[in-house]
Amino acid sequence: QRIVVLAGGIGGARFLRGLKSAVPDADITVVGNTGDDIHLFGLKVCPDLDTVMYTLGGGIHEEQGWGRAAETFAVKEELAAYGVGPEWFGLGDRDFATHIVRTQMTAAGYPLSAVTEALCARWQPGVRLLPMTDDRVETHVLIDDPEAEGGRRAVHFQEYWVRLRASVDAHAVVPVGAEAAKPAPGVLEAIAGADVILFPPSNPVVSIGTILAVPGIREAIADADVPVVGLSPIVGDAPVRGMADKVLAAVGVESTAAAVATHYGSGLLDGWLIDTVDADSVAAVEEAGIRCRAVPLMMSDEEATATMARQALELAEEVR
Ligand code: GDP
Ligand code: FO1
Ligand code: CA
Repeated sequence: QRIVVLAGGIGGARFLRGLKSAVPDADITVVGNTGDDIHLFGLKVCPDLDTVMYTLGGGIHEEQGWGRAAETFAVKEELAAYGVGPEWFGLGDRDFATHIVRTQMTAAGYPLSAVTEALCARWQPGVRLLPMTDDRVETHVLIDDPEAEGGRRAVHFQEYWVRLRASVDAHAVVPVGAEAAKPAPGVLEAIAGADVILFPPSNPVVSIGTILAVPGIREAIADADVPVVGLSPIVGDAPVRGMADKVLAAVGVESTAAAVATHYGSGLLDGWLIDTVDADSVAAVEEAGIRCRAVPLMMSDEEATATMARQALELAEEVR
């Protein structure tokens, strides 16, 4: 069974771990979000690709969900002693090595897809991990700034998320560079050859929305004659983790499991899983032409997550 999964960071990675344990023999291709990528200290950092790679490869900081286990921060402290920041982004010593290898290979002319493959040769994530694109895409967020011309200013997504903790309103979320980006080698081929396409409970705007913004990807999914099934990251009208509600508001979507489904639309989604606490919304989603089931959607451990993955695949068979 060939499965394609569009993934952000933590939500995508944890779901993938459950999917792998539910269907160990499946051939899984992950199309990863690179809109969160940031250049720091001359290094290219790819948080979402790394979160998937470390989580599936056994190197993740489990409680935090991002970064390396048993991490230390000597380099960051030394940089700070020189007055070199940003101090708000926690790059650890072990993690730094990944960014050094990535940056060195990039400078030598390798595209991000080849670099990611090389990094995965160490981590053996057990899936084919592809960046959505080899081109540079950077998600920026438009926020209020009384000092700025027009009263607004765009900040890098990481600055909005990590430094500002999404505590101010987002007026717009812009995947800068997406319109000119091409899907990375293998992405469209994987989608066209898939038996099923899954949207894990990743952020609908800054993770899956950014991947879909790369010209050709959304079209390929809509054209693929196979079931497309998603799982809601919104449970009980709030994100399970993080501040997805803030970026959903920026695109005019309510923070409900049903609103996210209709935001993707029946042109893209065939099936949608929502949590049992949102069972009242099944009818509304089905009225939008998307088959919907209410099941427990908390990824509390690998077994609960594997059950979610099995239910997504069962729903795919129902709509096939
Ligand atoms: P990020 O890039 O690290 O922000 O990760 P993703 O975009 O892949 O996933 C983030 C989303 O995962 C958030 O909007 C959360 O609400 C969602 N999420 C995290 N844990 C769970 C869970 O246990 N169940 C569900 N349904 N969603 C979750
Ligand atoms: N998230 C934080 O909240 N604070 C950090 O200092 C931080 C550092 C960091 C370093 C490497 C990496 O791969 C991820 C990191 N993250 C950090 C997580 C991440 O950037 C965001 O949570 C996601 O991109 C949000 O989608
Ligand atoms: Ca992310």
